[in-house]
Amino acid sequence: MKTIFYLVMSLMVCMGASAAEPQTAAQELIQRLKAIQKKGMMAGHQDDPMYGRSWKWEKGRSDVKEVCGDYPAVMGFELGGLELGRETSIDGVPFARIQEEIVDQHLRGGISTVSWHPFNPSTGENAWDPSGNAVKEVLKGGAQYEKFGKWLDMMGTFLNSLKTPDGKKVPVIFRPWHEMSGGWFWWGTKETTPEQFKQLFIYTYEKLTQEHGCDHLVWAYSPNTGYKDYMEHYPGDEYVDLLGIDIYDFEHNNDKYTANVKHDLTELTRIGKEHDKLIALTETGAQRIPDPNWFTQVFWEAVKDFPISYTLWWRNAWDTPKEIYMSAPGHPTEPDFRKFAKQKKTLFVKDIKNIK
Ligand code: BMA
Repeated sequence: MKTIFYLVMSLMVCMGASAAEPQTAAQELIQRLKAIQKKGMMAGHQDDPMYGRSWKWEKGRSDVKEVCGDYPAVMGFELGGLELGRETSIDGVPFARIQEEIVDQHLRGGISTVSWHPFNPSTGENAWDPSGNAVKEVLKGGAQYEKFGKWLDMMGTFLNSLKTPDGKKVPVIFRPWHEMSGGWFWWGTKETTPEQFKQLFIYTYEKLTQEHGCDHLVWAYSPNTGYKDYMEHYPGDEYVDLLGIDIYDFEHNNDKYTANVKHDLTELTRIGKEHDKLIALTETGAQRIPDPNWFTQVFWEAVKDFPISYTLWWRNAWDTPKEIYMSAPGHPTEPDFRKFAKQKKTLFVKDIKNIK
């Protein structure tokens, strides 16, 4: 009897151990993100190696690195325009370069996240055209179903091309259909019901994972601050790995920004625990950063007690001067950002590269 008991026990232990072992590149990244989160918050920056406040396309450059000496732990890249077969993104970045930078970031020990602002499949306008019942039209039975299916195929092909020189898939945090709780995108609340949104998310998930075998994507769900109910558009635990939130300060109002961050991250912390998901500030920034001490005194004061995996600052846009969200050489926030980067719990590539 005793022997059987021990046999059963050791079988259970074995099964438990093998279930916890990551089987895919995505599971490996999730495990790594959890380990990193115990050390602190990763700093991220959109299009970091592509262009900055006063330069563009020069290989090896980075506003973050030029201010604090290291690359951001997370780099964000944008795939809008890929679905039309274009060679460059809606922000003018060649997709071939995006592929290269995602691989380089992985090889140096960093992590990448991918956003997608596809054109409106009903009207042909950009992602910010909420008309044409576009989500209804891309779902089964809709007028754009075939076309949109091909767009997802192109996404799948691109994502599967993210490989190291020795052929290993490079995992990325994939964050489609973000800010759905607002009315500005064609997948947003203006003409899309929460039910249709969930179908869109699940369709995207199934197409990429099942048809294209994309087992290297960590799936992020990220409403915008000001949502009615954070979970209103949540497609379900099996389709989501990370809960995010996008919060900006466009009005130069430190108090309002702080209140939003604290409110939303309090909810995310609770929901993240309940659903056993990572949480992150998936987009942020104070436009133009007029407060020279914003990074340590506003941002860090607001987020430091929350268990977030990372924060992604939006781009220092080469094409729209008001879009400065990250410190840069010559910007008044430089000394403060260096101070921010020196905190024990703010993580850059060198801080995470040995955490597996
Ligand atoms: C927005 C702005 C736009 C940009 C888009 C996609 O928030 O930065 O200028 O085209 O993101 O990156």
